Amino acid sequence: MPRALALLPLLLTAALVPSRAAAQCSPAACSSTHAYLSFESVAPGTSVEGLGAVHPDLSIASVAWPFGPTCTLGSAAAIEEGVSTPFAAYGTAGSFANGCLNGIRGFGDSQGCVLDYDFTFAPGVSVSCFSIRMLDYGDLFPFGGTTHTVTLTAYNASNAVVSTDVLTMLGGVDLVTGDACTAQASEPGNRLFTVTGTGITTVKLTFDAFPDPNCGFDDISFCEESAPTGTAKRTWGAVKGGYR
Ligand SMILES: [Ca+2]
Ligand SMILES: [Ca+2]
Repeated sequence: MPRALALLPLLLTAALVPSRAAAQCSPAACSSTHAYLSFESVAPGTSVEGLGAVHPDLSIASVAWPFGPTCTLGSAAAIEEGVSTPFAAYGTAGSFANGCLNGIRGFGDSQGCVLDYDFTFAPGVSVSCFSIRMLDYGDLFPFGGTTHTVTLTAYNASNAVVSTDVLTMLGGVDLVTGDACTAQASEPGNRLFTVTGTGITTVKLTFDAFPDPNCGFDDISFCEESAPTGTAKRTWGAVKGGYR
């Protein structure tokens, strides 16, 4: 089948559900291996941290938030809509746990505390695109402030900044645009962050001093530019373990 025809169903799907276009780093934009993580097959409570936890070539690592109460390092885990174990990372419509993820599963951390996140890749892997969805940001600002900034920054192997995607929300809470279930696409409550460029080896998600601590994450996608080194050492068991 011609490549254009093969892509048609994907394009149609994206056109039909613009608010939930899942993979911002689309397969068509990838010159090499494409990855998309919906988290739908990851049971709630499963740690998402460490190389191979959710994808053989991706490592998610929580980083202490420097401005106030930080959650326990290493505690980021898969969450499910309507399920408050291991935690309701956020509540929608009052106290409904983890509502309006894309599908029913994503990941997050405990309420009331904040974690920054580092995303890195297996040895030898760099990416040309990285994207992640943040949900339910902006309906709670317990630390005050009038400017609320969330930044996704991509670095290359020389630690130079390749690209940034910045969300700035001004003023107080907004219970509509800040809620995962009522936010329109690109509003703070349902915001896809995407960074693109050449030779990205580290991506950092950081919160300023005045964030909404109760938010969740979903829909990680990335384009690998290069294959991992030492693939012969990667056993099937290790790969399979990443999907349990
Ligand atoms: Ca999901
Ligand atoms: Ca929130």
